[in-house]
Amino acid sequence: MGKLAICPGSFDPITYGHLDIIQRGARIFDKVIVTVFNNQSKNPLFTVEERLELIRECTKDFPNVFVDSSSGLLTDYAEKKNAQVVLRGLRAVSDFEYEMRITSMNRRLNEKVETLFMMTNSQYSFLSSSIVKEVAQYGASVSELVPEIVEIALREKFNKK
Ligand code: COD
Repeated sequence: MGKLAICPGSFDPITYGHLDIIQRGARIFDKVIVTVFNNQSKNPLFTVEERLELIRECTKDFPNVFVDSSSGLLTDYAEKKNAQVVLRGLRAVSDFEYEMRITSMNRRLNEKVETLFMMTNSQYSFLSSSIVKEVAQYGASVSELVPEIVEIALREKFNKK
């Protein structure tokens, strides 16, 4: 059995920052599952199905990357999938405390699941789904931040509103 990593997140929507971590993870692990967690408290712009579709489209050229969703606990999900590793990206110091909190809670819930962090590519240090939504909402271009199909999906969302 090969090494499997779960790449969990909200991906609302997927950005080049996420894709960078996914792509680099896919070079290290035999298989990477990108899992959309349905975190309603974040008041998502895209439905889970829409987010999955965008991720599928953006990762279609990576043969060992798979896409899934879950509404449960990350540690339960990782155990069910038999995954040894949860892969997360770290951008700036501001991510650190949040990530520490999640990681220590996850360790309490299941100590067999290890969390690994990858430093962001410096060109994406300040890129987040929230920033992308903020900018796209006002009609500005986000073409350097997200793949074209995500930009189109954002435009459709905001035009409908
Ligand atoms: N560069 C590098 N990495 C990036 C970038 C960037 N520009 N942008 C985002 N990332 C990384 C993030 O650091 C993260 O690792 C991943 O990409 C996904 O990002 P987000 O923002 O979509 O993910 P989050 O933080 O919203 O994900 C939250 C979880 C899904 C992990 C969390 O809600 C969760 O675990 N939910 C399940 C319920 C649970 O188990 N709760 C208990 C844990 S406290």
